[in-house]
Amino acid sequence: MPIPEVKKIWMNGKFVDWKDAKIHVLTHALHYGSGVFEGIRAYKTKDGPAVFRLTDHITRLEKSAKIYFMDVPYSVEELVSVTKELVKINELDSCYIRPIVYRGYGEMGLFPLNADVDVAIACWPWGTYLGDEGIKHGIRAKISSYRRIDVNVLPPAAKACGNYINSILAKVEVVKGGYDEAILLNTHGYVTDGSGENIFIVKDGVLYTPSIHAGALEGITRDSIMTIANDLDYCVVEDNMVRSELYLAEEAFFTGTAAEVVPIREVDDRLIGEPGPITKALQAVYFDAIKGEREEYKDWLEYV
Ligand code: PPE
Repeated sequence: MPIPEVKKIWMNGKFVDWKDAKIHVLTHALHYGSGVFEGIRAYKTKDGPAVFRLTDHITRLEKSAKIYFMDVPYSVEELVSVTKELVKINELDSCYIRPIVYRGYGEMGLFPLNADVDVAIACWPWGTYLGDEGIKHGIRAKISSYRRIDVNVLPPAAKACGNYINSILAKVEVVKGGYDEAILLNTHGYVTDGSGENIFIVKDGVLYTPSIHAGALEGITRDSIMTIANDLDYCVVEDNMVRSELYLAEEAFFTGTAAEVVPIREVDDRLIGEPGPITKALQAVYFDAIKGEREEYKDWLEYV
């Protein structure tokens, strides 16, 4: 699907027209994946658009940059403020927001510490990631033959551009096979993440999710769901998970900013079924929280 164009993109301190937000073909990050990014959503609320956990996302962006020795030339507060302004200028009620910090034009080669660090933020309307039906009835997942980047190959803790070429291989493999989403194991054979989501299962009424040490991204939606689950008195355990636990799960779902909370109805052709009661309860609270309809989670919303 083509990206729906909006008015402005913020680049290195300026709001530029959408069509003018261009970079040189010798930009370092284009060749080597040497950038870090975020995915954030803003939602329509009765008090106007609100960005969900904006400060937490920008803080993670700065942490990703730190891993790659990139000094972000703007503070968290500055990036939070321009993100809100960008959503306002583009007159969007709800949208997906993509900040990126990347090695720019000027140097080539694998010692990039003298290359410029550029920063841009774009936003555009983006509907459901895995389809409206997927959110309601669940999606079909398949374990990819590609393993997720290992902690000592490319740190999964950094949301780095280059990491996603691994996700792309997995996603394309399973979509070509007729499935909706890929699940990646780590090099030791434990479950990590979807191509762009964290994963949860329910077993004996308890929620389990792979730990970040297994190679899962420390997802902000994951953290929100863990908080909501605890508040609903469900127990959540971070532990290693093997593929047969997915097959035998009572319930399973993905979480992510783009994906939101998506039930998994099948893994490797083993039926899990329609979304179960715990998945539905968590979805209901999450979808209310992002719209500002839950007093206890008001702090997660940063109004434009
Ligand atoms: N794991 C991976 C590998 C991942 O990429 C994401 C986000 C998550 C887990 C969930 O993290 P969080 O968004 O903080 O809950 N993936 C982003 C990019 C997706 C894309 O297609 O681009 C996203 O959801 O924005």
